[in-house]
Amino acid sequence: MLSLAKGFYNYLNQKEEYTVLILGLADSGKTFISEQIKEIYTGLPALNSDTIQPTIGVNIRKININKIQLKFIDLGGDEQLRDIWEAYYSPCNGILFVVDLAKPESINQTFEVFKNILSAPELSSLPVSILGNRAETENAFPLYQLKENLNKLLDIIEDRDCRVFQISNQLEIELPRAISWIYHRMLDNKLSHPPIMINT
Ligand SMILES: Nc1nc2c(ncn2[C@@H]2O[C@H](COP(=O)(O)OP(=O)(O)OP(=O)(O)O)[C@@H](O)[C@H]2O)c(=O)[nH]1
Ligand SMILES: [Mg+2]
Repeated sequence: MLSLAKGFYNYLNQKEEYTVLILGLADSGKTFISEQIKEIYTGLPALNSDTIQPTIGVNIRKININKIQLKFIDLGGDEQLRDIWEAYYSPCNGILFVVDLAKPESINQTFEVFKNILSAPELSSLPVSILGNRAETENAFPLYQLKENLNKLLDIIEDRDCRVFQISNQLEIELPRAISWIYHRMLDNKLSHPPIMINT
């Protein structure tokens, strides 16, 4: 009887946690975006963009939406640091992939990295939200070309959910849209990629 009551108590005091990796090349704006997520969903002020330093290890950010916890893991994108990404691939429920639209010259490298992510078995069939960052920059890589590049990857993307969002300081609504989109896709995939249960 006692263990039944304890089980019920634990059930009431647990919630689902979904893990989202924030990946992309160095300097693409992963930590900047993670800071924006913090401000939007927790009300705590984002770090001033001038004070954000390149990520050497990992930044963890937790937010709650409708009693569900999202844990964002922001990893350093420097080439030498990308080897540690794999250590965070499992358990994972979704991916935010950040593309720096202000650096058209790095688009090919960006797509090489993206293809590696898509081919990782641990990440197969996970939803990917592609965030085209710094969209407001003059001469930014056009979104339609980004989508054209993605169309060439359809054989690797297969039937996974994948959607592009344009992030810019003039379109504040897009980041919450991207988060809401991945949140719902992760809930849709709950059976194949379950969340972990954490104590509240
Ligand atoms: N104003 C503005 N600054 C940005 C934006 N995106 C990134 N930055 C700044 O550009 C610099 C690099 O961005 P980070 O967020 O550190 O890039 P990162 O992808 O986390 O880089 P690594 O940690 O090295 O992989 C930081 O100083 C950011 O504050 C943006 O959209 N607007
Ligand atoms: Mg960073």
